[in-house]
Amino acid sequence: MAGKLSGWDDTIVALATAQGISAIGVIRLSGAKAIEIIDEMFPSKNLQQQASHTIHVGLLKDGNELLDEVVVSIFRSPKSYTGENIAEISCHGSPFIQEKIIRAITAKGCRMAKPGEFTQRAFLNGKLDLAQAEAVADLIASNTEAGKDTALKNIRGGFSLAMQQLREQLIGFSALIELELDFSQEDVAFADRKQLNQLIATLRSNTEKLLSSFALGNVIKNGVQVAIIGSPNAGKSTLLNTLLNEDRAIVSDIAGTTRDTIEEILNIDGILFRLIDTAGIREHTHDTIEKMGVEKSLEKMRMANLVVYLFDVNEMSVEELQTIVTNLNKQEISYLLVGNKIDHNKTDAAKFSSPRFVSSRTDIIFISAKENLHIAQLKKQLSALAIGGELNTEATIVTNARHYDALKKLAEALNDTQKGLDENLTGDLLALDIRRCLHYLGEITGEITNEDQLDMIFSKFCIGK
Ligand SMILES: Nc1nc2c(ncn2[C@@H]2O[C@H](COP(=O)(O)OP(=O)(O)OP(=O)(O)O)[C@@H](O)[C@H]2O)c(=O)[nH]1
Ligand SMILES: [Mg+2]
Repeated sequence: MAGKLSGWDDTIVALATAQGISAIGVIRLSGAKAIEIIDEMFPSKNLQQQASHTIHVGLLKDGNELLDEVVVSIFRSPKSYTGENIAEISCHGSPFIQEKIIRAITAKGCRMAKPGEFTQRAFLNGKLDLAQAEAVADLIASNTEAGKDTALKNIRGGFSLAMQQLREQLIGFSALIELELDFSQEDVAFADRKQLNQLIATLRSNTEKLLSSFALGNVIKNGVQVAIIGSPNAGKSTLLNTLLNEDRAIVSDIAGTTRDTIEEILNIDGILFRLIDTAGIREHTHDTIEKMGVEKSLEKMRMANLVVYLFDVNEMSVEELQTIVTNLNKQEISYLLVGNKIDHNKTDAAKFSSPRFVSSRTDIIFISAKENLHIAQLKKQLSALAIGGELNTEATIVTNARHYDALKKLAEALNDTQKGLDENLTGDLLALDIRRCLHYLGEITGEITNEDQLDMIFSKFCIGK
């Protein structure tokens, strides 16, 4: 869908850097008149006569009023981010100055840009496909190494390439069907059918791979919610503090210390974990506030991606732990069992390795939250559970819910195609299913879109991007 939509001939402006005081602020203009407008405000040089990709220092004026001393970069169409003329003014980072400059620019007929409008223009001008454009928003929002790597790979077209390959295979597939139609009267369809079956099997497995990468993509993009659950005094708040390396939560030997939930972010090997310390769960409390805290803990437990079930090895009996494990299993919660206070071990942690317990397929990590024992091992286990092995950002990973939905529909259409093949449907009916497949692929890369959908996608961007 390259090429301009009507009404895109106006020039837009926005502050590209964050609001607030900073060393420099960047104001960005894109559109046919971008360079002309700044030229009018830049008396020391004729910017319109300057080459593309050059920078110029000078005073910026609004009529006779001096606004700032600035650096202007110019990029001429089509070799720019948006594909249009772009001027970028680096001015002093005072919100007052920036506002004055933007006001002067809009007075010259430039319009304030909508969120994501620069990137939207880049898409409409064929500079990026839709999946690449969406990765720009992911990159801006990324706050971990893994998130950055995945987004950057997708901006450079990693995900788009995977889509393109699927598409080419599909087009090859539909060509084979046509071929089969041509030859059907001559009764040579069987050889082709085998090939078609193979091709669709490859397509299905590639689509499935991409679909299953979404769980990891989600972890990379949004992090993992980990609720620390357990009885009062198990050491949950101590564990939170130790993991964070700071005194975040109040710790005391009074059971029921934590009343409300506390959430903090921990980065382990490039993955964000949203740790939630909760109120210790006990059934027979008469304290109203504590009761409310316990309710909240249970809710957090149900909502979390992963539960760290923490218990005091000196207090917990094997039978009690068995019951807890049975309950956790019944609720289909992903959990990790962590035995705490091994430094204080008067009883024997070995009791938990009784054959009866081992047979319940549950490993326990034994730690001391207070003495920082085996915390590294716990972190390693958390990260392994979250990403299921080594994190490989070289692989194509689906991080976008919209892409995931389209891939799911693609998988359905592929299944229908397979069924059609199995039931010996005629080529023209198969061709319909293939067209559906191509449609969903096109939705991802933006070959098939409508304006509302585009507006919705780009409205999630920041202003100035
Ligand atoms: N010996 C020892 N004591 C610990 C350890 N971890 C926690 N404690 C102590 O256990 C008591 C309770 O710790 P907290 O971290 O407040 O326990 P909690 O699970 O958050 O308790 P609630 O908030 O009441 O549910 C405190 O006195 C801690 O110092 C440990 O590894 N070893
Ligand atoms: Mg606590």
